[in-house]
Amino acid sequence: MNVTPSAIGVLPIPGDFDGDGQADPAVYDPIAGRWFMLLSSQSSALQTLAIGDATCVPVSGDFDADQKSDPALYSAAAGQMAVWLSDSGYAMASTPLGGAGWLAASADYDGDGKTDPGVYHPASGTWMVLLSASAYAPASGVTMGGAGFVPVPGDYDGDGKADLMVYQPGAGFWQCTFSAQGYTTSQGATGFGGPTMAALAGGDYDNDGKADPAVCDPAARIFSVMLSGSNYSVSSMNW
Ligand SMILES: [Ca+2]
Ligand SMILES: [Ca+2]
Ligand SMILES: [Ca+2]
Ligand SMILES: [Ca+2]
Repeated sequence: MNVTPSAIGVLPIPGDFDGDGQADPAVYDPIAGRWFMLLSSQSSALQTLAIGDATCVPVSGDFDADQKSDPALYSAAAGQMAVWLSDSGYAMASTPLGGAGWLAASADYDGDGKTDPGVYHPASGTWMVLLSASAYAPASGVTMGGAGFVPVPGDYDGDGKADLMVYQPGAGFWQCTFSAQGYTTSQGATGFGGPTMAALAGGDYDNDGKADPAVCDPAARIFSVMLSGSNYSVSSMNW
């Protein structure tokens, strides 16, 4: 893919944008306000969407549950989440959400197959999600983590609903509040990852139906994952 690099670089975003079961490479260039994707079902032809601006970060998800990922952007500066829906000819739907200091944290929290717009506010440790199965009514109330934490939602207990997971790179600290336990208890672990390691949200690398905590350091070319199906033993890869 030839994408003109901008000053702060493009942001990779995973997804299956054509719904053929294969992941399609995609990146978002905030400076140019352009979304690029290579669709595997169309001989990896380059598709471009002129959307968003430099305040936006790309969000991954299938918001209309048609099995195709939908390009989506979150702007904390604007307090706005926008989605281009694949089953509506990529018509845009947008909603006010969060604001300055909030981080994008969309996932399927109610387990209806549709990604729910969500955000996390590190300073207060607050989660806020708009549940698709409840007409996008705002749900909040769980507080966890704090300054320096990033949201890493995913279905870590395998009940079909995303769990609230946060990661603090400094100490490699993880904390999760589980949907299967009604978000009443949380569990923590430390010493996985570190200051140079970014967390990757929600992937199930051993295919046991539970998301596996994973971190990556692109500069040092290290990827590590704690595999849920192997008692969370750490598996690493260098490239
Ligand atoms: Ca979709
Ligand atoms: Ca949902
Ligand atoms: Ca869950
Ligand atoms: Ca797993």
